[in-house]
Amino acid sequence: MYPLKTVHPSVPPFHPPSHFKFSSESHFSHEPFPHTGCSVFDYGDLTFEDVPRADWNTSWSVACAVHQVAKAVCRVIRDGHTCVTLGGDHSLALGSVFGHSLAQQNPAVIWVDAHADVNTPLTSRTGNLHGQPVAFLLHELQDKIPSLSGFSWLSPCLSARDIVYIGLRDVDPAEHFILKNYGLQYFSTRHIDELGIHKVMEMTLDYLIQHSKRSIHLSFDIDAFDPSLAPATGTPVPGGLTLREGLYIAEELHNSGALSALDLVEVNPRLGSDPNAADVTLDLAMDVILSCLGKVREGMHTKGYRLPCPS
Ligand code: B3U
Ligand code: MN
Ligand code: MN
Repeated sequence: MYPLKTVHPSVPPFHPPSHFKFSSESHFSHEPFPHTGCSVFDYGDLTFEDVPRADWNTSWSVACAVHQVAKAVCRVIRDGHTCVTLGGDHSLALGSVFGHSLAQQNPAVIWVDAHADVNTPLTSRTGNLHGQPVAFLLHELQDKIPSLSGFSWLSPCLSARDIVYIGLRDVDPAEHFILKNYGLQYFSTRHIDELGIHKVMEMTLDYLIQHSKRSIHLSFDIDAFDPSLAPATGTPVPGGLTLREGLYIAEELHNSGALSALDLVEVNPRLGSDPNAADVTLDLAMDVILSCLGKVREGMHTKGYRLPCPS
């Protein structure tokens, strides 16, 4: 069972569901997290400088925010806990993965996403940093990354062999070139159709962990799911993961005993065509988080559980 510590970067426009209590101060809860028995330590919100809307996606504003995420994630993991980072834009994984690598040597990354997020600033057709974090993190791509303002604190911390993608189905040509030519391991949704999610997870964990004791960073983009399940997200792509596939990934990572950090990103409650969109997407995100932390679909009972007897 993992003790859970949460970090809540207040990257707009994530809004927590009303039954969530986010405080601006750290507090420890002895109440076990529902279904998992985990204790929760809320490190409090990160505070970011107000950035004019026009600058939201500039490298400087993103760099400052994700630097804070990096320091917070590093602190939580150094304290010996599993760090949950909620977003928000997937560019935050620049900070969370880098922070993880400061706290623990050579983490392995599992990137569950419809997109490869491995554009460089020079190949990106949108200019969005959420389509680029993996390129910034990879040693092998450093000679393709121009120096951007605000990122001097960041240095590459992953090799191509340290990451596995699951769920890809919307990959730009330059990204496909990178996947193929730099030897990045990936399972597109077609691979999942062919192999089944059980085999995909077995191969992923064998490849990344083998016999070494290495920590895992799961960067889970909610758009990996089919848009019918996760409509409140910025770039939905048809033909995504089923609920059962998504939960299987999360449960297997819990079973691996190696999960040290989890990003749950690209949840945007302002998006989605009907009023239910935000609720179903948030519930799904919660389910993934809980499954990563030990919730199992077959149900569970406490150790001392006794059946009531008739008096
Ligand atoms: N590959 C495109 C689209 C995209 C990537 N990640 C998301 N969308 N969420 C890009 O913008 O680089
Ligand atoms: Mn992503
Ligand atoms: Mn995505």
